[in-house]
Amino acid sequence: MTSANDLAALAIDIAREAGDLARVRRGEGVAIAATKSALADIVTDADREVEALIRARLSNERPEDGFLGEETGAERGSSDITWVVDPIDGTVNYAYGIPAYAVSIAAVTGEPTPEEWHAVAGAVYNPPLGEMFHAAEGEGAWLGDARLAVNTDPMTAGALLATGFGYDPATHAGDLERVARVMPLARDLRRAGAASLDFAYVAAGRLDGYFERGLQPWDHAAGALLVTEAGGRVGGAGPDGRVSNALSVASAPEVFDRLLAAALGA
Ligand code: LIP
Repeated sequence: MTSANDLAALAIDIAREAGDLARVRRGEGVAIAATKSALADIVTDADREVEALIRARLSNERPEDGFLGEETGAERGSSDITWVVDPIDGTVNYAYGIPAYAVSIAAVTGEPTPEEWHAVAGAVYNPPLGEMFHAAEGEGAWLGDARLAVNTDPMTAGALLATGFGYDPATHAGDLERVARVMPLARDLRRAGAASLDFAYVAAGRLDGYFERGLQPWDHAAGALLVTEAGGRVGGAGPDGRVSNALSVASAPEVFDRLLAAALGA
């Protein structure tokens, strides 16, 4: 049985190689390859090339494991491990040249769905800053060699929160209503454009909390583990209060219940 630390080490190594490729391609100029769920939901040639690199590395080093990637979909493995991958999270930032994007790689056990999986290792790598956030279950969350912890005093002046908006304009009114319900808890709001980095920043204490509707499994698989291993809480509108497409919430413990209730509209 491979240890969580070994899986995290592999995720780190592959995320770094993949992120370095993404950075090189960004410097060469980015081509939009297609749109997906909406006109604003773009995929670049680099997204596809980076996911192909990640998938090839995993297939070579962990051929028995399953795979779930944003660009190439799902493939069951014969082991109990599935790799959940967003090759370039923050694709629109990447296409515009905004240096806030990340390679997100997580290893989960059990059924490969957010409602049932158990995350055991993850890496979120931001190439422009060279910041490697990583975690192994029970081993804490880290930025490089520095141990991470969520903020312990997030509410004195109000919480510094982050959120995001979906690609479909028809969802924006509801998202703005959610922001209006949450703002009484906040000192201010950030919208960085890459969910995996929002989770990582909660784990690092750079944010007190994050909430968003519409996240895909690969957006939160690694980041949610970073937050829980840094002493934070994650949840949402899924079964048993789990993170889900309908709503994802991550925060310092002191903020969580109030943030979840406001975000849900409870
Ligand atoms: C993005 C998320 C972001 C969200 C965007 C999009 P992508 O993922 O990271 O938080 O607001 O709508 O889902 O599409 O760049 O992998």
